[in-house]
Amino acid sequence: MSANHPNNVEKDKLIQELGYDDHFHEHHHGDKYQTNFLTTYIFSQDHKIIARQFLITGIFWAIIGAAMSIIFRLQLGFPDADMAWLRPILGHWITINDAGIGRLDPEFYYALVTMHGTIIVFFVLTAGLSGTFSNLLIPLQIGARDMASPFLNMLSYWFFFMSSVVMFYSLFISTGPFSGGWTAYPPLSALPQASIGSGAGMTLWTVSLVLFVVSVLLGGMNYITTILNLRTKGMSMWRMPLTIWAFLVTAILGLLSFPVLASGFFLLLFDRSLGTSFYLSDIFINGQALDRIGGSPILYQHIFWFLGHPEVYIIILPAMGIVSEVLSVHARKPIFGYRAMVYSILAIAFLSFIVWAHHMFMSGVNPFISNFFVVFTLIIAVPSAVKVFNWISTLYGGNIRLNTPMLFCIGFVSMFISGGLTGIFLGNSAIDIQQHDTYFVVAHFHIVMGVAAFFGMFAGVYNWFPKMFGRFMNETLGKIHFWISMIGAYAVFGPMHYIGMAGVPRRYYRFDSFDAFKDFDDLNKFITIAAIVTFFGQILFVVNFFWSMYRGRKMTEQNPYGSNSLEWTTPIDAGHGNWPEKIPTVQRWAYDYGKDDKEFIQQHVPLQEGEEPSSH
Ligand code: HEM
Ligand SMILES: [Cu+2]
Repeated sequence: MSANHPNNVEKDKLIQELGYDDHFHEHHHGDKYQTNFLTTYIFSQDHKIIARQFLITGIFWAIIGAAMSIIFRLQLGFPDADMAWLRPILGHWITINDAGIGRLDPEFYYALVTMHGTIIVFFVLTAGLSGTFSNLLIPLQIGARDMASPFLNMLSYWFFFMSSVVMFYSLFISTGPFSGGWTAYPPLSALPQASIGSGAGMTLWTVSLVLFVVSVLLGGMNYITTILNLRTKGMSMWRMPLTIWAFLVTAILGLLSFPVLASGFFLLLFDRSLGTSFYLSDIFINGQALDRIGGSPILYQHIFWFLGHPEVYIIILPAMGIVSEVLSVHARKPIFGYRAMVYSILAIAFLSFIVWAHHMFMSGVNPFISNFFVVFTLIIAVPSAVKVFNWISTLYGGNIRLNTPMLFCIGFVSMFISGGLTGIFLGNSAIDIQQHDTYFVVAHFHIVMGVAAFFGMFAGVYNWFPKMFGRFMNETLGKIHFWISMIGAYAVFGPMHYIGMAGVPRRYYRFDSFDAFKDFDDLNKFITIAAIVTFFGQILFVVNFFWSMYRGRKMTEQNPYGSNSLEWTTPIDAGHGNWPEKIPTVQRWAYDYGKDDKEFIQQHVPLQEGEEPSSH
């Protein structure tokens, strides 16, 4: 292209007018996007709209996933209760016996557990959390008009959407959804004849998750490229808010680990439909040896957990980023140990790739190999503890606003400490051999990843709701929601540690034929009731969310919290392109709170005469 090509002339003119090259000119594309309802709201390429799409789809799945857990908790707490009333929803999965009593089919119990895990882990805590906040905050906080590729970004949402449609469909087929657990270990997952759900349900499950991987990769490539290339002038890496660091590292984790999962799933599909034997060997059905030999189900476990462990950090890192940011804003203090926070994120990310076999201590791996995984697993506790220390130090002496986002941040820290501690127990193979596949593990990962990640997400939603919808959520309802969730979470998962240590295994349909577990009937009832109460607490959130979208208190100031980061420099109702005019240039880091007698100094405010750049 020659220098006086019309495009270049226009570009030069723009650079002159605006004093910068902003990579994305609304003047060029703006009207193309804003033409009609379909391109504005459905096939939108605006990252802010895509963020809302991820969030609302995530909320939909959270309701379904949580409702499933209530149904199987009912089974565990009240195995003799009449479930006939669920027939209108669950259809033939509720069997009515001669006495007219309805029972949840054991097959379907496993399907519910499987769907609950899959949906919450992938659709809610991965897509709903990372998809929402990476999309919302990356361009806004680094000062970019949109993602590097708004088109691929849109595709990322639609692949997620297709993936969720396929999964949803599997709920309605006559043989039901997959029922072999969210980890989908073979042979249940590899042999279509293994159980009812191993048939078409499992095929749909795999197809759904392969589509999901595509979505994660499209999203992740965009996040990484955008953060590395589209930062506004002055936004050096060391001036980025911790949210952005967390999203960046999360995306890298996803990019390195999700393809491994996808390839593992392809081998699984081959085993299922082409007669290969990657994961099958020595399988007998009705005394007949299967003719497929040579494979190993342990291979699947290695592949799965090579994603599976980084995946838990793909879920928790964005929540950590959100909490670091929100905690600092509402404590009106700089985040303590900014660089240490970044290095901890990096250390956790690196270590998360070399500990996967701590999920396999019981699968017959060589104990010497186990020792390696024990050591590295326990080393993760060090950067984790650094982060906890820094959050608490940030709170210490702060001018704390105890609003809903802050409450959820504090709740997050509490959950992360509780769940991290039980991780140290499980990380020791000698203890894990006792605890594996008991409710102790269930309690551990629900506290540290389920509840903690949800709390990070809630902190983010309450905090950035005005940025997304121009209105505030109701604080009173928010606080009630927080306290029900906080007390509820410990009431549900606290006792699970106890029954787990007593040896009660996970993934059982009922316990009353085991003398050893009879003593825990009352605890199981208690857990179920606590879960139901907590569930209704979440409904409060959903009501608050949708009500506030239309009726909440209107946002009138651009920067209602007195925040430093750039997202609060855009207009209240920012169009596609975010800043109607020039993107602000960044002069300082994101945490200048309580400096020089000022409550806060936004990132684009120039350094004063003689002012030292903040040390961090
Ligand atoms: C100090 C840090 C941690 C340590 C030492 C640790 C250790 C472990 C170990 C050894 C297991 C395997 C237990 C078994 O199946 O027998 C486990 C399970 C699990 N952990 Fe952690 N963990 C830690 C933190 C976390 C975090 C931060 C998350 C999530 C954000 C997490 C999520 C999970 C999940 C999802 C499982 C169970 C997966 C399943 O079998 O279904 N852990 N943890
Ligand atoms: Cu792990």
